[in-house]
Amino acid sequence: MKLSITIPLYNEDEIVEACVKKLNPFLKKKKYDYEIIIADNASTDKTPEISKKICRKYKKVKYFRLEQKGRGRALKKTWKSSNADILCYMDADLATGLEALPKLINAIRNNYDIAIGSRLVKGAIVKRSFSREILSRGYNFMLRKILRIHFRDAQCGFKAINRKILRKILPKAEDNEWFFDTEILFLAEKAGFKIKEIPVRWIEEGTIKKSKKTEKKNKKSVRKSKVKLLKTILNYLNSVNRLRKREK
Ligand SMILES: Nc1nc2c(ncn2[C@@H]2O[C@H](COP(=O)(O)OP(=O)(O)O)[C@@H](O)[C@H]2O)c(=O)[nH]1
Ligand SMILES: [Mg+2]
Repeated sequence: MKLSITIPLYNEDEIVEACVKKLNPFLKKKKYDYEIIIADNASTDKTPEISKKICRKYKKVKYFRLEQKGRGRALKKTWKSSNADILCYMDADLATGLEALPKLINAIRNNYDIAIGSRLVKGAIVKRSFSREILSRGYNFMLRKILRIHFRDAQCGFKAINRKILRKILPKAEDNEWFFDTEILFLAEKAGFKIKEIPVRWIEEGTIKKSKKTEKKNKKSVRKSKVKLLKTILNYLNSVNRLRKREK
């Protein structure tokens, strides 16, 4: 089964090469038939040049550029244009431990329609800021209460989907940004597709304590989250309401 892994990114010139350098040998070692797609939306830093250089170096890597921002938009576009059987994506910061990837792929091979990394099920190891933990738990609790879905973690940046169900789900997904993940899962569950949740090891940037000396040395290169929290929360609330109305 052919595997396509999208790395959606925006202004990630400091980490994109490290990401491919880690991911590519991992996939090779597993003997997967794979491609890696760097999906860049409107980056204004050196992401395009660096990505093109990576493509020349690694034959399995392709670069895809969109001029409008939005992680959902990038995923829609690359998934639609890929001919792979299993479509995955993962965040460029590799916050999720790669050891979970074969589990996602096996779930799809074993007839699940979607497999998702989860930070909110038993067995997950999570290091993230207190505020993000609370927001994540609150958001997923709201999804269960309002939309009556059954999965625990809608927003983990580590998912795989069977291409067979894509045609039925993708055209219905309206969101082009962060809520895209929730919408895909909501549509899939309501359509009766099987979703497997897999506990992951998730380490958010900046949550591992470093010595004062290393901290000082690396000060410039500490990566900040690309999520604008307030704007994203408001969009989530509107979007949940949109799905609730559609369900009626
Ligand atoms: N294609 C694309 N990717 C994006 C965009 N915004 C953020 N990303 C990527 O989405 C992934 C998750 O972002 P991150 O800041 O790590 O989110 P967090 O872990 O939830 O704080 C990273 O690979 C980002 O580069 C965007 O507008 N388009
Ligand atoms: Mg991240």
